[in-house]
Amino acid sequence: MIGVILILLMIIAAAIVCVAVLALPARAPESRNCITPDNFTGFLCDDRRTCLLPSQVCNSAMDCGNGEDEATSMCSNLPNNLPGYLIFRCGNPQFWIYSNLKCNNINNCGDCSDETQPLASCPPCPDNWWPCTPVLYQYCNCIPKSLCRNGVQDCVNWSDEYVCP
Ligand SMILES: [Ca+2]
Ligand SMILES: [Ca+2]
Repeated sequence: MIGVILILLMIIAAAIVCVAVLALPARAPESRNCITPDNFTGFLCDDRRTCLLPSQVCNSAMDCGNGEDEATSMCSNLPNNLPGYLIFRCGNPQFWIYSNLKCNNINNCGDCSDETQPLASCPPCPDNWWPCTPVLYQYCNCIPKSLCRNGVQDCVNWSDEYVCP
């Protein structure tokens, strides 16, 4: 008889613990810092699993389940209320970009400060890019190899037409 009562008490205790755990509100993670599948430092959603690219934060699209990536407290007065690791300040401090656009071989700052020293120390051009000083404002140190041998000058020194394999 005592055994049955003990088992019942244990079941009741377990039920109370379950209810208590389930009733806890989903709390925001203490740190929003996370690593995205592409190895960028990103923004952690309340589910503590989804890691957004910096450029998905305050982009007017709800990418976290509860829209916490678009919170007014963070998205007003951009970029000042964003966590610092989500942004990169360009050479001209009036301009900023999302940190995942740094070292992507595209001139997002407009002055290439996101692709060149001293503000950005980026790895050399990837395999499918050709290193040269581009004619096009869109690029900085490399051009896509698809622009090689296309009959158009894309590098200042014409290496895209005469050297690029
Ligand atoms: Ca978003
Ligand atoms: Ca860039």
